[in-house]
Amino acid sequence: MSSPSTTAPEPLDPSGAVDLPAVQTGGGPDNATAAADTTPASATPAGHAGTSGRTAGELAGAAERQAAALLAPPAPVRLGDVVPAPERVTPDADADHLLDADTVIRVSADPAALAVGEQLAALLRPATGYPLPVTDAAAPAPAGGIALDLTGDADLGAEGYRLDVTPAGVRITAGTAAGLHHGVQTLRQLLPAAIESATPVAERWVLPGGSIVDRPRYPHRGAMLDVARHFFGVADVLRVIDHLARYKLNRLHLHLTDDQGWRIAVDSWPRLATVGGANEVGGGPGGHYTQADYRRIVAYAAARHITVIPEIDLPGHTHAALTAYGELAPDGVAPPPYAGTEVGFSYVDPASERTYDFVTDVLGELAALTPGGWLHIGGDEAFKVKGAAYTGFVERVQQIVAGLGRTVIGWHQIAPAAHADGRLLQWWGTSGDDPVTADAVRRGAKLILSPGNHAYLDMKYAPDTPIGHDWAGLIDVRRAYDWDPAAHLTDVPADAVLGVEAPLWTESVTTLAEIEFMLLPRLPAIAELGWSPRSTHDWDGFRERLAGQGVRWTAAGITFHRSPEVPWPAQPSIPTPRPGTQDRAAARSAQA
Ligand code: TNX
Repeated sequence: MSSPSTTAPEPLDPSGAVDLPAVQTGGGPDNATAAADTTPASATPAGHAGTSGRTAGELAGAAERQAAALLAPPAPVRLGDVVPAPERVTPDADADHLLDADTVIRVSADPAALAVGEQLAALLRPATGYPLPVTDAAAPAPAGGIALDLTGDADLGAEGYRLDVTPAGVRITAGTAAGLHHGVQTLRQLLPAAIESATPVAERWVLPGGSIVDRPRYPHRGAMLDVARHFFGVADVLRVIDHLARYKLNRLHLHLTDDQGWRIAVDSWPRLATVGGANEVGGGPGGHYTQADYRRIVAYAAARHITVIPEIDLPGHTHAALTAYGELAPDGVAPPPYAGTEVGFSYVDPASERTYDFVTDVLGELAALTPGGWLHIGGDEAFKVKGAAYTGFVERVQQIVAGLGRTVIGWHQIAPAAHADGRLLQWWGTSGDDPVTADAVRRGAKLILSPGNHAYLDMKYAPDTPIGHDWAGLIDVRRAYDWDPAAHLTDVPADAVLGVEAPLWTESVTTLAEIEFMLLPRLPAIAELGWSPRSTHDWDGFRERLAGQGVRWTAAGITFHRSPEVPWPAQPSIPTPRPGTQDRAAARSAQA
């Protein structure tokens, strides 16, 4: 398949940085001392310079540089230019802060906070070339640098943070490490876009002054990747996790099984992966995750405060399992692999006890591999299992999940089944009106909203989009953005909605570049619906802020769709790195 038209990363041309001072060469995190010598200005305040044992001459020099910084041009990014839009933004034009080669990251003495500090340093080192040492302290003060202060304070909630930028330093305050992590994503977006470069760039690393107080509207903000229709390796999944983290999403739903492939190794039923995994749409070789691979994905996500929700789709969408174990097939005979894209023809037999042995073993192993609290049991499009046979099956599987100490999630088709404690339904309809789902909510279910006509990122943007579906309509960026989760479904109260999720089905998506093309720029739209208070909702403001993200994606070598609805700058104003970006590097180092 030909690749969609994208911002194909161009080779880095150092001479191409026409509107920038000379690009530093030979720098990078390991060569930071050399880079430090070329740093234009220091924002280290004189009071702290004294404590570091500087001479009077050095102090005078520092003061001079500080004065120069104050006269310097303002930060290129405005404090509110963040996606998702923060809850409260209070700019202070006189309070910009300049990072420099002496900047230190000081972090509360807590392992999770330290990990956030290390991630911040890893994000900033490649482009700045600064050493950015990370140190811990009981009460971290910015002192000319960046402080990540984990207060344990409940005010900002489970994921909120406060960011203060002053000439003297930058402070992120949060009650939890997740809050610090989200604050770091904001800080990253406030720096010049060249911060995304994988190699050092000569730039004034200035942050706009002022304060942000921010916390999410919804606790559940996710994306789904279908690794069953086409298989994507661990490195691709880690890179998708990076994209989720950037936009403060906190759930990755992995659609691990479907008719075309079974993607997770199950020790008690080994042929599921080795036989059931060796296929995909179009008949390619497919693949599967070993349990070690899967743990690596879970750990990488957890380090970015993202919970993995694994899905085993039942009782339909099970053809791949049947190819591996004929005993599960209703006629007892293993069928050949299926490489097409039809749905609704396969099922495991709800009347057979062997089916429940299979479900118990698979979900048991998956629960043991998955520290997060949720197991997704699918439940969609089981056209051949109807009525009481279907609801009886779902009720039994819900009990199996409860027995594993986990909360069950299913596509909204499971609504007619009896309520199980805490169960979540994932709505993917297109009408906004579903009395059966509304009734399940009255019986206690909560909802995750993935309306097919707004949040399905496998839908085409426009008639000429080279990949994707259109059964739920075309979804341009505005359509992905312009809906309100709280008011979307008739007869469902706002407090029944736990959040939003953007699914990417991959019948026609075959490469990482194609995943990125479909996710960006729509994923940030869904992320903003999940995070930002409704009072910030504004299409014109959103598309302006998205345009700024495009410059960052270009700098990072990330593919995206240049939607005509977004006022992308005509030319990237920064050098474009080679493919193989810092996110990839991060993915590799996480695997090492
Ligand atoms: C419906 S949405 C499906 C998937 C397909 C998708 C394609 C849902 C729960 N089921 O099996 O991949 O449409 O858009």
